[in-house]
Amino acid sequence: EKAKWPKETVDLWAKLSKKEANDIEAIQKSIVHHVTTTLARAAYNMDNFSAYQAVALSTRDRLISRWNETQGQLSKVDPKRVYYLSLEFLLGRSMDNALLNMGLKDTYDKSIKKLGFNMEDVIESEVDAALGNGGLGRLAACYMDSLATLDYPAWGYGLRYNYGIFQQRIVDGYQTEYPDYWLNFDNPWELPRLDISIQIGFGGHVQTVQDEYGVTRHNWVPNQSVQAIAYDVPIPGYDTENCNNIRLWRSKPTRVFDLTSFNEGNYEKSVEDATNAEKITSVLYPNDNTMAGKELRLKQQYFWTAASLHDIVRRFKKSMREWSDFPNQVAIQLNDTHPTLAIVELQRLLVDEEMLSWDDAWEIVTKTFAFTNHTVLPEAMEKWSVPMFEYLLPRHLQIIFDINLFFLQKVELKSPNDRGLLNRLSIIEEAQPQQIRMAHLAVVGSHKVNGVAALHSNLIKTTIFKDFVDYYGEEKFINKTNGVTPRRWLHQSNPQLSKLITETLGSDKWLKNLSLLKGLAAKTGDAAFRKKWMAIKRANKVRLAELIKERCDVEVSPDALFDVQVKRIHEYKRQFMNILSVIHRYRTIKSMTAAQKASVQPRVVIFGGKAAPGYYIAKLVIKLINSVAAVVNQDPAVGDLLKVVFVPDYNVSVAEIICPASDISQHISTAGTEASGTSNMKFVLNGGLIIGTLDGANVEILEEVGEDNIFIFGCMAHEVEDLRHAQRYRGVPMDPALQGVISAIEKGTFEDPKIFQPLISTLTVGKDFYLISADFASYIAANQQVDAAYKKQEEWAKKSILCTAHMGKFSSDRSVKEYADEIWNIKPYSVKDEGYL
Ligand code: GPV
Repeated sequence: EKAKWPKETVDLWAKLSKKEANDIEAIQKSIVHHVTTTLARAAYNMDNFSAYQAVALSTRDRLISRWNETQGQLSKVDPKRVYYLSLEFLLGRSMDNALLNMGLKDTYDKSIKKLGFNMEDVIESEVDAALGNGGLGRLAACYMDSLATLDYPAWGYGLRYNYGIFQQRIVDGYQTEYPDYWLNFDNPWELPRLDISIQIGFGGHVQTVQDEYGVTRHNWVPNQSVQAIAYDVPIPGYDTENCNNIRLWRSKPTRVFDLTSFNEGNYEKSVEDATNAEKITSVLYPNDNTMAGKELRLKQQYFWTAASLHDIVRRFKKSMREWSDFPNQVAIQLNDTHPTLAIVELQRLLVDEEMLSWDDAWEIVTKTFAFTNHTVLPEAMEKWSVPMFEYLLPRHLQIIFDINLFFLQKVELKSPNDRGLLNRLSIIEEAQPQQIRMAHLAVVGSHKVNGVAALHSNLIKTTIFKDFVDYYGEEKFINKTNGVTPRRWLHQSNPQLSKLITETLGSDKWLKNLSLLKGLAAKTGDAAFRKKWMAIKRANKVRLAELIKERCDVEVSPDALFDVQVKRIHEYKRQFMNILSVIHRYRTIKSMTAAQKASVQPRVVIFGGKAAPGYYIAKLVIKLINSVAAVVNQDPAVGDLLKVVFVPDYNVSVAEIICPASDISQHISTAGTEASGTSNMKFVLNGGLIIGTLDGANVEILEEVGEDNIFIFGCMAHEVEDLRHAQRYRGVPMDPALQGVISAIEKGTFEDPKIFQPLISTLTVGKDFYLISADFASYIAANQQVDAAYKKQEEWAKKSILCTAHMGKFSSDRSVKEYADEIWNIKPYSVKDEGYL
């Protein structure tokens, strides 16, 4: 239509659609404009929250301009894009991050100060976007930040849940869950695209027909349908004009209600079905590293993958290219097996709707998808029962059976008559009822499979995917070690340290090239620098101590060693072992003379994290921590030598306070169980040392920082099976120190011991699956080394500096570039600053 406009109209648009000015006056005007119009308020009835809303709306205007410009240029240039499919995007707060990434933080800071508000209070008014459980969802958020920062053409696709991860409160020491209705107020960080609506079908049956060439065609006739509505979340890159997009889908009833009920004239049932449609994107499932197998979850997965693929295919079709060009334009990354149905849906679209041959379609599909595995825990492997699946997705089930048959036929050609092998490789598990193994489907439908740390990527090749490696060869199975964004996890959360680093290195280039941090290593000999470094750590500890006072009503000294374990509560992560060692420490202190106590290193042990609501043992661990805290914290014989706190409702915003404030943090999973871990990287990046097992990315952190700057203990991954065997069949006795701790609990040192019996039972000889007893002695010893090392403060300062200096590898920029070069085959495209119309 633009072509039809007279020149003066075109010029008028060009003049008026110039970007917003970013000087203080323009920003103040835009804030006040939003106060008086969008919010319909005035200066006299403003509080911090309305100031936040106005600043957010003003920030949003600038975000949307960049988003618009980026997306406009990208649709013209039409480069190959990557689509990152993730059921979780754990973004946290957006305002501070958006202002920093766009380079507007200082100007906004000054602008609102003069308008009578304080930036920190305004920032604190924002609620977290908590659309994720833990590491997997936060990794997706870090990757989106890096993709935008590196100018890659990338979109995220996910779900817009009405309820994020539950809020955790501690009542009588127990976790209780409250719904996180985060959309109570308008969410300024999304753009509703009510015009983008896609019909998604469920259920029904499959029609089989012969076409005019005598070819059998399958036609899925669903008997339910819902609408997917798009909500776009702009993701600005740091120090670039590029702004990427996360498209989140929301379910709505279709205007024509459920077809069956409608045809039966059953009005009440129609309304009920409409309500059920909205339920699909109602709630984030609160399970981390476990599979619940709920029908609604399968509906979420199909709703989301079908809407996303429809959108991707529609965008591709606009370019009028050949179908064979699809993998040259589109790369799709599967974040775990949750989006694996996208493989089946694309095959269905190509074969049933676009009429491609099965083989042509399958070649396109397998060149398009790649799959990231995040765990080897058996309880986390996604499986869907065939009957439930058939009821919801009958055509997709046929396609899965065909994919499986053609795959197994090829296996048979290569390894004839090996029925055991076919059974192990099959996408279908022959159980009662049959189960679909989503990880197998993801491997078969992808051209690359990656683990998330070197150890983990090797482990999957020898365990869960061993037979696939034998069949496909090694090249398909690769490693992409996780990373974290230094923008949020240092620059934003630790502004003082960021400033010191920039001053020391002479520029802020390190924020986009994290390897430059190695320049800090030369400063360890500079006593004045060490002093500044440690003063910043102390200031961050003071900030955390305030949070602890507020949330736990416990006073802790910022001069004590701050020892942190924050992450989802899980048996494999062994928070239980940590609190047992705290009890050991408590008993040791209690047995000391005053003279002995004088040489004890004071320690504050800080826990945080959510347990899945149905995970009984994990919830008991929280109760035990709180019971121990209650006794220890008020024991005058201990005083400041030991404090224990459980910080309730651990989330991204709390992590931003905690990560910069740790002296030591705990990453102590049973070797071989934690795929990578990412908080380990955040702590070390902020100059915190870690104590950990040889698991996940700890192994690579050790390689980078060197053994003098990390505390490693415990058994190795390859020893785990032998240790379990010895325990089970040779009855290796419990570690004596651990035995003492258990006796203390059983004697009632911390509340009624009956409460904790189920927890203690997990340590019974032969049943201690996570090897707490086997690792206990070396864990206690490692903690003693920590105490001794911390007492030498000057040496500790050097270690702390070296930790930060050696973290270059763990930037998510490095991870994302590896994915782009080795899996997606995409190139950066930098938005041209010419004013696109
Ligand atoms: I599977 N992860 C997670 O947070 N939730 C899950 O359901 C599954 C994996 C985590 C792993 O446990 C971490 O080790 C890893 O660092 C993270 O995913 C990102 O890869």
